[in-house]
Amino acid sequence: MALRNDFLWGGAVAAHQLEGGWQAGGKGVSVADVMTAGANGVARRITDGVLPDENYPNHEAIDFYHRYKEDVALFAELGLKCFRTSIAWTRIFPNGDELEPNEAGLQFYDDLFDECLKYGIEPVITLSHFEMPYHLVTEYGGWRHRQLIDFFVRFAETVFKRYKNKVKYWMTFNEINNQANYTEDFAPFTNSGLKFTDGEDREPVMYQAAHYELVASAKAVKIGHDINPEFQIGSMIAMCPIYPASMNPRDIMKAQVAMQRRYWFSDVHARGHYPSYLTAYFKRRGFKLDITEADKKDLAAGTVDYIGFSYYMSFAVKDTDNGAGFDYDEARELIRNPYVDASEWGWQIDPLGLRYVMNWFNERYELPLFIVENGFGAVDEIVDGKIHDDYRIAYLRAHIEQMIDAVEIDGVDLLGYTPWGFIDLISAGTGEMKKRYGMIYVDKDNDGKGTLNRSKKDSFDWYQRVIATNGKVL
Ligand code: P53
Repeated sequence: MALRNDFLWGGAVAAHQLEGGWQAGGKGVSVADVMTAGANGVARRITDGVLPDENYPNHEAIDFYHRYKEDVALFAELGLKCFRTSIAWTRIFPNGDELEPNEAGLQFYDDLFDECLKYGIEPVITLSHFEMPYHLVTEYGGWRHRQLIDFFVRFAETVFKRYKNKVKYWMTFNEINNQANYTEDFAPFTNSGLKFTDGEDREPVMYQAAHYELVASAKAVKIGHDINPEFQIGSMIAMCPIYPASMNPRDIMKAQVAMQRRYWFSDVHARGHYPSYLTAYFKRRGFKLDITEADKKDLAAGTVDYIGFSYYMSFAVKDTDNGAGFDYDEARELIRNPYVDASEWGWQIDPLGLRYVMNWFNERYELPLFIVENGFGAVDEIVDGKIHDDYRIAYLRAHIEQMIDAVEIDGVDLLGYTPWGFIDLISAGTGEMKKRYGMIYVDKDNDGKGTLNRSKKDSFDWYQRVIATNGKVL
């Protein structure tokens, strides 16, 4: 078996990380609009609304909102078969709780998708990618509130109907499982608009929010299939496999529990019900969650068509306690893996891990997979007017080799591959421009200075050939 003939070679971005135009066409304030610029090792701050004298890198981003025509022409030159982006929820429902959508926002995506389709580039759309309306945070406490299900479903239904003849591949919530790391502030806020009070027991709040999201996702899948039975609607999971530190059975058990805590989300998406290991955990911890019989029916009726996932790195864990539950604390218990290298940002580079996780998903769900993010964040330097990013090519090549092995040797059904940030954009984690993933360089620095001009890096020509040969020449 080789890659499919219609294999979806593409590139991935998210609206808030490239569009800019944060108030254009009636757009509302999103959670990304109240996050300041951080740096390597310096967390982004979440401010109370948009304040004067703060640097909010997503407000302008790379100004794709105004430059998309030139950019899409470059994507076509690269040879993309698909373009993964998100629809900024706040362009369609600026506050999130309106009854009627904002026409200017809808029109923008009509124009963008038409521009892509003109070149035969298929849009692949994420509904919620770290950019929910900020109003839903201040008025409802984010996804703590059950009403968010209705708001999300209204948004999903609106765009499903509007773009039903332009978009076939959808994903509901980007990296829904990042919030498994609920002890830090970033993921609960970007995933679910959660802010915590001092001393609050965060863990059950996270489970409650995730439950409402999973119900919203399932309802959207059901409605989407009613609107167009051809729709392929997937989950989107951040997959960082967690390896045991050794052959010590305690490490093995610890790693298994760690994987359960991080990946139960995809069990619900794919199987339509909670795994027993998680309901047993809720019971043991005494979590009283609002999970109704009607919710359970909705979950069962809206299972996903494929598993979309991001893959950047692997983790490793060592058992450090003697508890019978082997409960896992993501922020505290991960260890450095001496068998793999790491990027400047400490992300552990592990190409073989990609083949491993493709097998893991395939064994567990027997659904088609879609690698919707993969890539190498690095500092680029211009030498003689060009960026010679052989380090990025090496990363991508090594991962594509493993991806092809998983298809050819292990028989995994894979829909496509969309490397992350193939045009430089604002980093989600740090808000930097400096952490670049692109094959297309964007002239802008961490202080927001630069011409915003686009130019090709060496990786552009390389990826163009990879696509043209359907992965035969790497
Ligand atoms: P940045 C953490 C771990 C894995 C993926 O990330 C993550 C994150 C959050 O930072 O996010 C995904 O920009 C996400 C994208 C993001 C990309 O990976 O922090 O879906 O929005 O930009 C890379 O280097």
